[in-house]
Amino acid sequence: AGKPITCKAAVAWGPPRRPKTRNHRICHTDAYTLSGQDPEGLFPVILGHEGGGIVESVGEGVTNVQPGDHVIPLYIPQCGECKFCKSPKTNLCQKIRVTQGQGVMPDGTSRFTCNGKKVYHFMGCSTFSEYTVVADISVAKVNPNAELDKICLLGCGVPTGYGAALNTAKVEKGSTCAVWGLGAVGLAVGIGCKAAGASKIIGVDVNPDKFKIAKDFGFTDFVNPKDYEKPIQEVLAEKTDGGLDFTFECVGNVQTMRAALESCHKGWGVSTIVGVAGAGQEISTRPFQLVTGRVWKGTAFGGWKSRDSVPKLVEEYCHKPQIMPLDKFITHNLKFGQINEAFHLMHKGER
Ligand code: NAD
Ligand code: DAO
Ligand code: ZN
Ligand code: ZN
Repeated sequence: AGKPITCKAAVAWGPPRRPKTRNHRICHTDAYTLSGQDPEGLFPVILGHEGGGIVESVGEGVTNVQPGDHVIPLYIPQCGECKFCKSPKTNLCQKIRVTQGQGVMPDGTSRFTCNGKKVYHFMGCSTFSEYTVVADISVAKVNPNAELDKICLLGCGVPTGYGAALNTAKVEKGSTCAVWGLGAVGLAVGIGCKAAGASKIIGVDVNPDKFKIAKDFGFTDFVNPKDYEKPIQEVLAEKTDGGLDFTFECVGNVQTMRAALESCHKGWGVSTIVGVAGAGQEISTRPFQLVTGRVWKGTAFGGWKSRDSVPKLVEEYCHKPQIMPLDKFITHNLKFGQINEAFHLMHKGER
């Protein structure tokens, strides 16, 4: 502790350039920041917010982890003391929100340099590096017997979708559900709806290649909006006797957010926004949609209080892989130096 470590990291020097990255997964949010659209996007930066690692050393006063512990970095920390952490209604710990948004540690400093230049932290994680430095409240200590190259997936997309269904929407047994966007997040909503006992889980995607794989994640029916002339809301209302009990938007597109809300059943349908839209974009619908009983919600990291929940999700994967089938989400395993290739594969939709 306290001494600099020289290691390999993928430094993103600015939006037009691609970065070159132990167990990291790329989430589309990293691509979003790289595109320069993220309001918190500072450069140069070490991106990456989904990973797994082993504690090398700890700073003074750190008691929750020790060298050798297996950990998953958390972009939503859990201090346990702030008003948000004390409320059972939210997982949005605010203890280090300001400095995390500024790309620095809670003491206001960056712990990365490259060629003598200061390099910013990203989402309190910066996992595209062999070594990183994070706040003590930004790591979950997990079962050391769980494979880090699998459980790193529990750092973002999988808990987000799974929790969107279980924690945010609170999907009910026998209910009907529809999910827009069958990427990792949408597929994870599928496993959540299935775990909750939904009777019908409709996948909605403009890329029909996604339908085959989605069957393996609990989806029972599929709709490609491109196959219809009329709005998808009407198509789904006809297929479901007036609309869905629960819908989820996992694309990040304000038009599909509207379609998901309006595809809900009058009187009780709940629509949850999971996708992150571009900076400055706005959603709209007719207020009558809400007056007549549809509910619009949103979720960050599936509502999970991170340090309490991630270790439990790791145990769920270890002991009930039929419910938490992490292995099925893995399509490619690449080496650290192949991060650019990983971005290309992601953009090609090969997941
Ligand atoms: P992804 O790109 O892998 O998947 C998106 C899917 O949407 C693709 O299959 C694509 O074909 C489909 N799609 C695109 N346009 C569509 C349309 N008009 N109608 C229907 N389907 C369409 O993305 P992902 O990694 O699964 O992430 C999904 C979203 O969730 C992103 O916006 C991401 O930023 C967001 N996200 C949110 C949180 C959170 O905490 N709220 C966490 C992680 C990711
Ligand atoms: O507390 O205000 C806050 C911000 C918490 C971060 C929420 C991020 C949700 C979306 C993340 C996208 C994928 C990592
Ligand atoms: Zn992510
Ligand atoms: Zn807190």
